[in-house]
Amino acid sequence: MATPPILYGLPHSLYTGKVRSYLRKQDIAYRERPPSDPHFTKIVLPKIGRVIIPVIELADGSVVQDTVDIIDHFEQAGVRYTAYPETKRQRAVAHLFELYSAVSLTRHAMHYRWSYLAHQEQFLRDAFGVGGNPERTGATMARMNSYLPMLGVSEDTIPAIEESYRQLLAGLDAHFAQHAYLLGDQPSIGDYSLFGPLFAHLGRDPVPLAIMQSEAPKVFRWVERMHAPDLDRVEYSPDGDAGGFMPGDRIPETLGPVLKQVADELLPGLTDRLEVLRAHVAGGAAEPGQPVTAKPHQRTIGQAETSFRGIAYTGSVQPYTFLLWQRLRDVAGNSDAVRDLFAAHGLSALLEARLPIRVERNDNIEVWGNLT
Ligand SMILES: N[C@@H](CCC(=O)N[C@@H](CS)C(=O)NCC(=O)O)C(=O)O
Repeated sequence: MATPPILYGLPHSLYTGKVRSYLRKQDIAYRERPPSDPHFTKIVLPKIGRVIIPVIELADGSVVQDTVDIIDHFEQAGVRYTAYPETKRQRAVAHLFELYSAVSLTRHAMHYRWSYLAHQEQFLRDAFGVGGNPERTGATMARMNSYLPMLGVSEDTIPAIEESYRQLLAGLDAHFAQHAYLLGDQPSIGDYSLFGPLFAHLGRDPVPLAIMQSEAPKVFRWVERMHAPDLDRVEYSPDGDAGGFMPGDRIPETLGPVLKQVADELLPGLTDRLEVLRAHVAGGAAEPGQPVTAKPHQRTIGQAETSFRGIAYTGSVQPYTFLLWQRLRDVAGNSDAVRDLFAAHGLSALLEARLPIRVERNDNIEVWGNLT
């Protein structure tokens, strides 16, 4: 029997959740091990060059880090429910949710986990205690907590973040009342990306979970559904049991209010960060072919003065954001259908802005691609 891939990850990890859900839906046999496993420390970590999860180790000993590359690895091998719709509008919307989930919703996820530490400390200590080294537990928790300011979580922005969480829950609840997944009867890369924050933090940590369960039962059910090993759509029409995205490249009308929220929350942060990237590139700091930062664990190239729902904050600028943005734009290409759809939802700037350089991945890190 072939050696199953090993997923190095943890139950409460946002990005592990994204990959685990994908592997389960595709019926891919895998084993999950924590990063405290000695093999991870001795063999895997030196290959990745930094402490990060999830990492997949394949039967031939090669390792893949980054949820995008892990999912794409399995997609290339062929899976039963592809995460990528074939048609342009649906595929662009799937990538829009990929971008929004990583860039915007990590803020909500991290806020609810760490700003309410006193309310959920026992739960978090237990989760972070995997591996059994109490000193390491405290250090990891402190490191995660320290990311709040660069994500834009502060006394000023917290009310806006909480308002945003409730608005998103209401929008998605209305959508999932009609559809099992974002784009029909099977999950897309948008669902897997959204699942990361909505499961590992917001659908699991006691404080945000209670809000989700009491205000958005259909979202809670979608979280459950995303973690199931099948399509788990008992409350919808049995015709959808074979899966499939909506016919005719249709975008469900129920996604309209959510797309508007995505536009309102994503665009200021992205356009302000783009200015920082432009200055970085114009100053000669981005050399094609070279890693985006001096050390693999460094994710940021600077700070941007920006805003979230009209509230000013200073946030970090990560090349990874542009890699996800570029994925969306690569899919949209010159499609009139995508342009019209994005215009109808206030999202045109995502397609019209000029990105000065490409961001690629090489040997499990981001590197600068060609100037554009
Ligand atoms: N872009 C990466 C992000 C992975 C990531 O941020 N993982 C978190 C856990 S959910 C982590 O390992 N963080 C460690 C750290 O930043 O110190 C991916 O998609 O895999």
